[in-house]
Amino acid sequence: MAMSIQRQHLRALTGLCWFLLLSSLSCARAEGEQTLPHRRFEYKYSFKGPYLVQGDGTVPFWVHTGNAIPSADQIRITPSMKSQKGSVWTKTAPSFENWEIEVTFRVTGRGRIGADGLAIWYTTSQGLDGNVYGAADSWNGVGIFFDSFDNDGKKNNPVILVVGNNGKLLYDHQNDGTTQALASCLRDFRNKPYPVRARITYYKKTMTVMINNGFTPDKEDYEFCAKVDNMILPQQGFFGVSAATGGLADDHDVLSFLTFQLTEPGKETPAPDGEIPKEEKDKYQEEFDNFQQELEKRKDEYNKDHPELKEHPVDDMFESVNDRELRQIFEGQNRIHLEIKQLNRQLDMILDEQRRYVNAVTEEMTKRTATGGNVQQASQQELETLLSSQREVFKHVSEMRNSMSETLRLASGNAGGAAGYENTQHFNDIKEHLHLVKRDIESLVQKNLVPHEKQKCPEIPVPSCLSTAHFFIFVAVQSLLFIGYIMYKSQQEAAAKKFF
Ligand SMILES: [Ca+2]
Ligand SMILES: [Ca+2]
Repeated sequence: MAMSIQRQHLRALTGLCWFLLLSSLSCARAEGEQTLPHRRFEYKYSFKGPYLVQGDGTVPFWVHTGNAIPSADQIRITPSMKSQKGSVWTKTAPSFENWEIEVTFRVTGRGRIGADGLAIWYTTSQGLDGNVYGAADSWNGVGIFFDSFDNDGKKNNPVILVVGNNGKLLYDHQNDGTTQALASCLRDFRNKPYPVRARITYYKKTMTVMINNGFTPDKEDYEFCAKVDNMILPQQGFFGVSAATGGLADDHDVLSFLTFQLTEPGKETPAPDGEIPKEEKDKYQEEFDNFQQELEKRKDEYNKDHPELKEHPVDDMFESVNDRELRQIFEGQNRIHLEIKQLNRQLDMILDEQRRYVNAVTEEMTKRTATGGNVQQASQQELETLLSSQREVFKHVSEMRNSMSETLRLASGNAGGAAGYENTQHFNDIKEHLHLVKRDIESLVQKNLVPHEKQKCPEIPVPSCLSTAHFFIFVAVQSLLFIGYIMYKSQQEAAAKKFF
């Protein structure tokens, strides 16, 4: 009874918490919608597949250095070979007051541990070469580092750090930059089933880093990582990505880098950049035409070389059993992951509630101990007496139940025969037993009541004084037995009448 009330109470509280949480979320969203900045895509500071690279191996509006290899759908900043470094930078430096970048990348390697890491930059000059994840040290601006390798051996890598620099600071490699980080979060970004996404927002002098861990195909599954308030960045800066490997090596691949200019609501949106110069436009158009022609040519060649494919073009459309199993396992894991996330949130709320209960009870207990140790002791003794008497009551009840079941067994065994006298005898026995039990209970109740008159039952959140409840149970059992007896008797009489 007490448990079910507590459970109901808890459920009601959890419901209330959810309601409050949801309403506060919707409030926050409504507030956010009102103040959402205007967002404009800036193609000159962005790249993205599938036609990322031009015929001459360059990326439009970007420069790449070191071991970086641009291809059609990604830029491999470093291949997974020892001591490699590479980077890619915007050709020009925009002067956006507020901006947001979304970088999609993969860090993959065969080892359990990888190195060294990847960095996303906003700096006053292109750090084309250097030893900070493949870019120049003493940068002026900010770097967001995805540090794979644990240089200081504190077992806190992979980690994501935001490190600001005014052009004078030398990066603290030995301590993994922890002495210089403005904010950080522990995230494993290596070897994820889907690309990892970083959304870095610099808005009203606040930098926020959100990470999509690459566990699900959901592109918007971002989680908060780090935030730096009152961050003053140079007015003009180059965007860039760099990476490096060491003794251990990972592939560092950037799939896309999208830049958006943000404008505060109410403020005039800046005029779009002028048209692309005619020369450049013609160059891209020519490039595109060549590409199309090349593609058509290759398609034809391929079809000529593989005439058998025309007859079986759908072979690839069916996945193999292994592929399907893998996909199903993966999807299942994803669902479990999401469920666990949700359960975790709920559990946290319940735990919090429970903690409050425990605190309240502990406080109450301390108060009691402080105010009357003797009274407490007396109550303890009282409680023990009560418990022992209740145990006795239980003993009697079980005895009664045994004798009852014995009787029932006998009664059912004799039901077929004409055993009128024996049945009467059994019922008399039951009656006698019941009288005995009743007497015992009454004496116990008396025993319990005497000290009660002197002192009230202690108000302790343990199942309290159960004797009255038990007494009612006995009364109910007795009544049931009598009803049973009467029914049985009337049946017997009805059976007897049949013979006349
Ligand atoms: Ca490191
Ligand atoms: Ca470390």
